[in-house]
Amino acid sequence: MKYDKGNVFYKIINKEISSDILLEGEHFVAFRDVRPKAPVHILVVPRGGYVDWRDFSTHASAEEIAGFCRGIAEVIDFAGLNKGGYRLISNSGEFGQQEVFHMHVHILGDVTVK
Ligand code: DGP
Repeated sequence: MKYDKGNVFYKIINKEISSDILLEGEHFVAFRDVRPKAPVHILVVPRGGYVDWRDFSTHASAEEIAGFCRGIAEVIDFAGLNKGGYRLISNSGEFGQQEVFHMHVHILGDVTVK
């Protein structure tokens, strides 16, 4: 599938629509999911246009991949999830029930868990 700039995460990254952005870096933007499935539910997206995890890990530069992965670690610390733990999920395609076709990782956690 070809990347389509009409997707909502492209618009969030480019500030065309508002969202609850928590943290940004050169290679990532992190904001709260509008339909949270856990007490803490944050989405982390790369700035570049990649459809899904495979597209990103195949075509992004080493700098983008490292910056994105380190960004996820920064968000985990920022949200206070390192102690209690968290889940990382990246849905892809029909089986993965992917809704937004800009690669993203869900961070799910609960800061009340010790
Ligand atoms: P999925 O593509 O299946 O990984 O799910 C996409 C997630 O994105 C879903 O949990 C809801 C969230 N989402 C969809 N539209 C928006 C939006 O406009 N703003 C925010 N913050 N989240 C959104």
